[in-house]
Amino acid sequence: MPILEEISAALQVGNGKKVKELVQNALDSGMDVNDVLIQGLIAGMDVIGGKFRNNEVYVPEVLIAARAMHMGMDILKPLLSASGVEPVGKVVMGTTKGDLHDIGKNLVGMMMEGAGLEIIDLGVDVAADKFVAATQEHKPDILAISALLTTTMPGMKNVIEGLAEAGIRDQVKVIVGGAPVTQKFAREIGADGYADDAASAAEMAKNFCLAAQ
Ligand code: B1M
Repeated sequence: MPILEEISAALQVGNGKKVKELVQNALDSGMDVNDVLIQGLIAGMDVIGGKFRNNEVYVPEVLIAARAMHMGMDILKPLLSASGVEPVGKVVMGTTKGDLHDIGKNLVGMMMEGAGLEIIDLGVDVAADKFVAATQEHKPDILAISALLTTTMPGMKNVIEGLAEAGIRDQVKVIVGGAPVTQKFAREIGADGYADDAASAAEMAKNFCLAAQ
């Protein structure tokens, strides 16, 4: 079996140790880090996502697959984040209130670091007032908000309204994303940008920062 398929298969059964070993082997053999991420780790997680939706696997299996995904991402992180230059801007990021999914958010953070941005990660299940307080405290160029559940998407609107109430809406660009989020939704809630994937989110954040300089 080709190594990227092996990574995907090991992730699907939650064998984190094997995932780590295979990811390292793939990199050592000269494979591109993005191929390992997209065709290995994300591909495996997509299969689990489909099975979860069809009730073929349940939360425990998804959790161990997610843990294996994190173990693989730990190896890729230094490569995705290595930029070694002065930060081009600052990003405060987090997942909306009630939402515990963090894999996509972490990927966005890694890609943004790789694009030369400084990241302040508030984690998961972040209430709107916490996003607002962190914006006041850290004065970021970008607020990056992730949501994976249709029920937690409205939390993004609450953050934008909270910024407006605090009188700081025009001081930060808000970028939103996550599987159920769409360009249309982003426009409706008054976000400055929507990105479909982590690489596009990083590019958009960097462009916003460069345009402001
Ligand atoms: Co959850 N879950 N989950 N889950 N889970 C989904 C999201 C779901 C679609 C599964 C399904 O039914 N097919 C479904 C949501 C349905 C809906 O709302 N429409 C769902 C559900 C229902 C639930 C629970 C309610 C299940 C339950 O308990 N009955 C529960 C809710 C918990 C909570 O948050 N309160 C739950 C729990 C969990 C686990 C804890 C078991 C685990 C999370 C572990 C973790 O994150 N540490 C989990 C997982 C892993 C998933 C799936 C299988 C995979 C998500 C993932 O990590 N994908 C997911 C199914 C799916 O998406 N296929 C599912 C890989 C990741 C790289 O992709 O996060 O989409 P993603 O990020 C992408 C883009 O979206 C984008 O970039 C990334 C790629 O480059 N992106 C951004 C993300 N954030 C961005 C921000 C940006 C820009 C782009 O700008 C700021």
